[in-house]
Amino acid sequence: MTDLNHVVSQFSISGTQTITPLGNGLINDTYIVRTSGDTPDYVLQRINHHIFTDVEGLQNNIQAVTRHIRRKLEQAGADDIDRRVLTFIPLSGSDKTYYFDGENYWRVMLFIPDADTFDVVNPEYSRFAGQAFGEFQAMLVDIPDTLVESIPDFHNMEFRLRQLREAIEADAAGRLDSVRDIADDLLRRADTMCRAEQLHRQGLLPKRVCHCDTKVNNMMFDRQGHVLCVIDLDTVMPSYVFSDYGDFLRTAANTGAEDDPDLSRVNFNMDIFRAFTEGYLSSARGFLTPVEIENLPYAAALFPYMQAVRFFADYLNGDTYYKTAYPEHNLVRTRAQIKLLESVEQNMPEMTEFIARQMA
Ligand code: GN1
Ligand code: MG
Repeated sequence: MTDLNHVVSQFSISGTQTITPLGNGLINDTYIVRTSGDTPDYVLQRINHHIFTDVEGLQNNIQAVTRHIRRKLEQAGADDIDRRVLTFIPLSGSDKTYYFDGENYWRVMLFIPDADTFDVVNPEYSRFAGQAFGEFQAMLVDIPDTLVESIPDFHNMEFRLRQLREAIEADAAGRLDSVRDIADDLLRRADTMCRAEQLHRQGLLPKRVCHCDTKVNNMMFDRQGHVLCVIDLDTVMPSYVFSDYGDFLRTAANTGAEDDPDLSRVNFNMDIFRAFTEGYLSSARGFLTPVEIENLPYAAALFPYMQAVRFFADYLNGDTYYKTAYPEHNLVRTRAQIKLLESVEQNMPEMTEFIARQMA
């Protein structure tokens, strides 16, 4: 067991009283550090360095992004800036923002008070969220730093399919026989779903700095329901705008849970889609290209698909990547994502029409 107090004491903060778990991320371990008196509280995180192997590069990305956003907010005369962008705490006597204890990597950031995250949002909150992710991307359009891919090929569909094919080939956990129909179902769509990489190779689709993990619960709302800031910045990296647009809808517009065992609950909620898209376009239309806009419905399908491919490959590999709560968890997740994908596919024409009307 790591002594968390010892870890926290490496950072330049004082008055630590309690350290307790926070949130429900699938990758890192997160804690809240309560302090005494009027010292601010903090968030302590153990970075999963098996997944984020380049911790130095990742922290540099995050520092560059938060610095740039902070500068933009200052220029715009925004108030309450410490609640609108994450602030990372350096180690005592150093400007490094992570600590390696010989085994694990840790970082500490300011806790944002009077704010909440949600796993479920209504259309009104989705509109705010769309606008906020659009603004996030818009603020980063002119970031001077070159970011690394903190996970190489993270949202590269061709790469994810290669991983799936390898998992099928290896069948490491001996699970393939009973789920061959799922493998076929996923591979049948492979070519259509690689459109982003195809467009990129043709020079028709740019990479921009994106968040790449816009799950609905990666956004902090104030008590009035307005978006304060975007959190969980590990995956901030160059990608297609589809990443942020698509992954939000994958989580927020799902009427069921990401791992819902009851597929009848899983459907694509068009009210959330419309509200989020309106909000997103209101802040992103200034920089988006026609090809990016045209392909937003594709992005809505791409992310449940990519997530199904990733969950399924992990299932075949014997659950080596995602935290699981029970043996078939990754399979249940896969089925739920495929059901969501089917529901998105049914709504494609209506989505295309809605976006065209927004842009008219
Ligand atoms: C992971 O850490 P968390 O739970 O926000 C994953 C995302 C997946 C998501 C599925 C680095 O995100 O890509 O979409 O689980 N992050 C990483 O719930 O793989
Ligand atoms: Mg998260």
